[in-house]
Amino acid sequence: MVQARSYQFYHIPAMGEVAVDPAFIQEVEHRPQTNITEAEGIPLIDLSVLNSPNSSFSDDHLANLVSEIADACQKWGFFQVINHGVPSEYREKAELASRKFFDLPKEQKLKVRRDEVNPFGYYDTELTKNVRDWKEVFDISVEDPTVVPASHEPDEKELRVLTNQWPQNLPELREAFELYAEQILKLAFKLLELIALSLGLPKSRLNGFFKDHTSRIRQNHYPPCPIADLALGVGRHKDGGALTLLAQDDVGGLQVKRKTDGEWILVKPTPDAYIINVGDIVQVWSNDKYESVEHRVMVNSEKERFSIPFFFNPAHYTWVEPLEELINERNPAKYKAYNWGQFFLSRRRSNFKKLDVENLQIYHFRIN
Ligand SMILES: O=C(O)CCC(=O)C(=O)O
Repeated sequence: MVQARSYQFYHIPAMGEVAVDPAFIQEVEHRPQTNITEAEGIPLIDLSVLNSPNSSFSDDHLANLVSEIADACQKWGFFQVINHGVPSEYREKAELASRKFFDLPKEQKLKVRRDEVNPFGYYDTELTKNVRDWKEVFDISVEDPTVVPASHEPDEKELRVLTNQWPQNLPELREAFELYAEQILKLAFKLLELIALSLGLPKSRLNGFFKDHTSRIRQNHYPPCPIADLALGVGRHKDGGALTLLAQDDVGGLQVKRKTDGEWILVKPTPDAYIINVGDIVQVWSNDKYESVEHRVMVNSEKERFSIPFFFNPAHYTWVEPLEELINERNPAKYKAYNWGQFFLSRRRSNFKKLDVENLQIYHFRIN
């Protein structure tokens, strides 16, 4: 049973005092609407064809699945998967351990706080596009230790080894997430292969980029928010990596910007499903065939919400550019190559503290 907590995001105001830190307040045009449409249109894709050992499924079934994936990636950039092969007990243990972590006293959570150098750990003052998010997070690297460039500077030659930080008094958190990571990673590779096939490429064409992958699992906790009409749990953003696999609870709050009309659509929770979205790297690899779509998280004035995204990211030394098989004279490369490790660090830096500049986006690498 989760107990009521004091969130320290706000305090009881004295007369005339502002109750909530204005850093949370979104510009008028980015505030969440309350009369939101639920996303009937987000495709729900059944992956059972991949998971039956003595498959009675034919090549036709696989071809149908690949074409569903292609359709979803092109029309939405988002879809949900069911019968995905991740055993529910691994997800449940991770979800429970995560709730226990966020339930710890603040001073214990702060012992594993991230800092400017190590982006893994607990953090409760994250920003998206320079506005503070109404959430607390705990980030872990799936490969531990993991190697990244020493800084986000383009001419950086040094490397840095990063390690996870685990709370000493909650050993089940580490155990649950290490086991969960193995399972979700298998699903990520299956999806990667389906995406390769859907682009007309050999199944394993993209796997090599993930040999020394820098994937990350995030735990999100969105406490109830007294200004749910003014703030967001996560401000609008696109994911910088290759794919995101999100486990959300039954509260709901994720909104996706529908490609056809730019409307914000609420993704209705489906029990035990994963919400998948293509990130910027797939957009660049596919030379804009599959676009990374903007999304954000609404908060709730009464209910807290938890979610666990898995960000599937390649090795830090990957140079991301349109795949040569997908470009030609009629469809020339739309992006110049950029280094994933530096892109990743630059984005994590802009989540850590307010910067005077816009955070790095793939359109900065667009060829006009
Ligand atoms: O909590 C969610 O539904 C989505 C979270 C998200 O977009 C993020 O953590 O980047």
